[in-house]
Amino acid sequence: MDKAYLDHYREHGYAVVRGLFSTQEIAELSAAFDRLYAEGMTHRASYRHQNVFFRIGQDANLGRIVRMVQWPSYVDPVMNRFRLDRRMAEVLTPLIGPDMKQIINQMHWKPPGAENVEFGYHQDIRFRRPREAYRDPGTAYVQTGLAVDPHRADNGAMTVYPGSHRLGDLSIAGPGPVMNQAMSDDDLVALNLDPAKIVHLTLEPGDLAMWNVFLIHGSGPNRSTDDRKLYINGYVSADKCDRGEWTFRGGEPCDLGEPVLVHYEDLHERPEPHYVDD
Ligand SMILES: O=C(O)CCC(=O)C(=O)O
Repeated sequence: MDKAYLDHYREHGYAVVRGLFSTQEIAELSAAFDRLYAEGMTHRASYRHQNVFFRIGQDANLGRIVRMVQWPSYVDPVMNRFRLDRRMAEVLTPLIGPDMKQIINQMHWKPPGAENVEFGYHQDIRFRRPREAYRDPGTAYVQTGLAVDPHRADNGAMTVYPGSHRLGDLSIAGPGPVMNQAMSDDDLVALNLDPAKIVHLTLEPGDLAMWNVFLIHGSGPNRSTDDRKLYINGYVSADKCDRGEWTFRGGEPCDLGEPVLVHYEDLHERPEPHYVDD
C-alpha cells in the first residue's frame, strides 16, 4: 500500500485511500445497505434495540426516509465483515497502533432528490462523550468513510476544511443535532475561515476516506439522481478509550459478544427494543 496517505492525513487532517475494496465487494455491501434500508422503512419512528439504532427522518421532498443506522454489525454479517477487514487494520495501524476499539459503526444514506439530509459543519470531537473516556483523541481516534456509491459534490459529498484539525475544539456547530443543520458558509466565516478553501471529497465505490476528530467537515443535500451511501467506522487506540467494542487485537479481528457501552447510556437499564420519538 502506498503510504502517501499517512503524510496527507497528518498534514491536512484527512486522506483518501483509493480502491481499498473491489467493485464486487462493494456490490455486496450495497445490497446490505438496501436490506437495512428496507428494514428501517418498516419502522414508524426511530427505533433502538441495545446499540443498534435506526434513525428515521422526514424529508421535504421524499417524506419518510432512513437517515442512518448505528451499529448494524450486531445484526448483519456483511456489515460486520467490512469493519473487521484486515485492510482496515493495515490502513489504520500506522496511525493508532494494532490494538483498536470501535466507537462508530454507522450507515448513512442520502437518497436521490433528498433535501433534508445535510450535516452542518462540525468537528466529530463534539460526539466523543463522555469526554473523560477519551484520551488524546486528536492522535488516538480516526474516523473512516467507505464510499458505497460514487461520491460527488452534487450528491452531497463530505466536505472538509483542510488543515482545520490544527485549530483545536472550536464548538463550531450550534446546539441540536448537526444532521438537522444545513452546511453553511456562515459557520466558517464566523470563525474567520475562508469558505473558498473547502474541499468536496470525490470518491469512487471502494475508496476509503479518513479524517481527524478535530477536522471541520459537513455535507450538503443530494441534488442528483444517484444515491449516496457511505459506511462510516470510527476506530480508537484501545488504551486511549474506556468505551467501544474491541475490533482488532494485535491486528487480529475481534468478534462481537454481548454489547458493551458505546454511546447508548441506558444499554443496561433499557436493553429491550423500543421506539424513540424525536
Ligand atoms: O454522511 C455524511 O456526509 C456526514 C458524515 C459526518 O459528517 C460524520 O459522520 O461526522
